[in-house]
Amino acid sequence: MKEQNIYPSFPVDCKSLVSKYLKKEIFEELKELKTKNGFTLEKAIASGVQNFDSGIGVYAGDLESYTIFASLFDPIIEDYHQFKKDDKHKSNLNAEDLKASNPDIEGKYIVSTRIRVGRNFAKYPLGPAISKEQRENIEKEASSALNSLDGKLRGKYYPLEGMSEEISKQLIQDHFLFKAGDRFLEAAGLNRNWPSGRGIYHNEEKTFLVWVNEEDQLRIISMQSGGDIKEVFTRLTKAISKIEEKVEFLYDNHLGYITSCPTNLGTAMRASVHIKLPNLGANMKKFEEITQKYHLQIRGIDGEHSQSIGGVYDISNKRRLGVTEVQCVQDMYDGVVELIKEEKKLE
Ligand code: ADP
Ligand code: IOM
Repeated sequence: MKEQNIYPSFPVDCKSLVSKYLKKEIFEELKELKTKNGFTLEKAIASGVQNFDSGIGVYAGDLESYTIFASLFDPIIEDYHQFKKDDKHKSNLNAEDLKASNPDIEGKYIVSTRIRVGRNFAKYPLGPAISKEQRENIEKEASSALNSLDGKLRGKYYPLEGMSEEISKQLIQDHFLFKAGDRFLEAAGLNRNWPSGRGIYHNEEKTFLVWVNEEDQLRIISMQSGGDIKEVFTRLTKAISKIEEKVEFLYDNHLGYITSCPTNLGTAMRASVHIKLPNLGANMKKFEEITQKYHLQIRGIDGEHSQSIGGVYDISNKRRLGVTEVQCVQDMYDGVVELIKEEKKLE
């Protein structure tokens, strides 16, 4: 028997969804299967097997992964998004439907707002299964589509290859660019041939940015200082529709926009604020009670798997599938309003 066909073991305190749902019988059922792009169960679970602190720990190599390995992906999707096999995904990108006047006009709590969506090209496999050549083609096609944007979205594409360390460090520190060497992505095969094919597009003010070939082939991002969540969402929706005129993205009627990590399926949207909540941070029970009520996730301020610094947290919508884009932002907004109210009480 080949080594990769041995059922992996996880420590008892492991909380990842792959450790919860990869039962022995499911492993046995799926271990020899392969998608048309050659993606296997071993590749799908590698991130969780190598990183016991993963939140989820599984990645798809293509749309077919979600059907071929459905007995593993479906319960994970249901657990994360509360989305059942027969549920329908919905979409609403009309910013006018969002009820979100700035909850922090004085700028006392919200440092910045960022909303992103993930997108992948319809004609290529997902990042964990693409070749170097396919990744480079995506970069070419993406940068040419982006370089045709005008008005406030007009900007420039900067490939990672050849970017000075000083510039990339500064962009990462300012929360604009993704980090190199993420061990979760490394294990998922998403860092192969680094830095070739990766880069960032941004407008002059850095309020509109697009990451190319990170966890997803595109991460389309709108961000700015302060708490004008509606302005950030409006900019994003305009940008998405402009880009969709040029590129066809991978979409499925059941799962919505297809992404490499099942947490991002559906809207592929994460709407977040960086917000100062030092008192709630010292009262995690109350903090988590509110975030659970509004389906929110708490992250640190240097991205996923990072810690809070100085009582500032990244608060974002957790559900992305089976809810509309407007609802994703509304979840975050409504929760943030309540968090600010509670923080004031504790001051
Ligand atoms: P993603 O949202 O793309 O899944 P991360 O959680 O890793 O990925 O965040 C990516 C980057 O975006 C990090 O540098 C993080 O600090 C930054 N970021 C996220 N939300 C905000 C925000 N509201 N304001 C400023 N930067 C943010
Ligand atoms: N989206 C992905 N980076 N994440 C959920 C990884 C994990 O912790 O499993």
